[in-house]
Amino acid sequence: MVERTLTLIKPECVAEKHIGDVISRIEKAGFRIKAIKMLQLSRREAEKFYEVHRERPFYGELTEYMSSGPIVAMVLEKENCIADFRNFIGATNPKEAAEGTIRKEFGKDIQMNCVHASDSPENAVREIYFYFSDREIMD
Ligand code: FUP
Repeated sequence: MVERTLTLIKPECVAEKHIGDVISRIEKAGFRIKAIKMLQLSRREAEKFYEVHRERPFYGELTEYMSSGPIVAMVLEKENCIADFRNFIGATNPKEAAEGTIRKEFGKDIQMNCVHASDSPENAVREIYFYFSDREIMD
């Protein structure tokens, strides 16, 4: 089934000028970019986006980090997109990520791990519409 997922290129990856590297790898792996924008989250927006993690010990640090600089948000499309993209990016902790994955190559630690990716169809829909309206998403 053709699916869509939401990915974010995180602040450290943008700051270190890896936007092009990351997008190039994503496209070469067969994910089609259906929407794209650069933005900076406010702290409140980051808290809202990550509200499922509100009770986790790293919530404060994570939302501070995610609102610390510009990010790039994208909607990607492909067969089995959600699971395939999570496999493609590698494990949450870059130290545990497989060779050849973008988290392994560009991630620094479990928080500065290059990209965010939706983890279920329900979250993908919520996350896509957190960043994009219908008219910003290509058919
Ligand atoms: P993932 O879905 O792979 O991004 O990973 P998780 O849902 O486990 O983590 C959600 C976010 O919290 C990620 F951005 C990584 C971050 N995180 C931390 O900052 N510290 C931790 O100890 C665990 C996760």
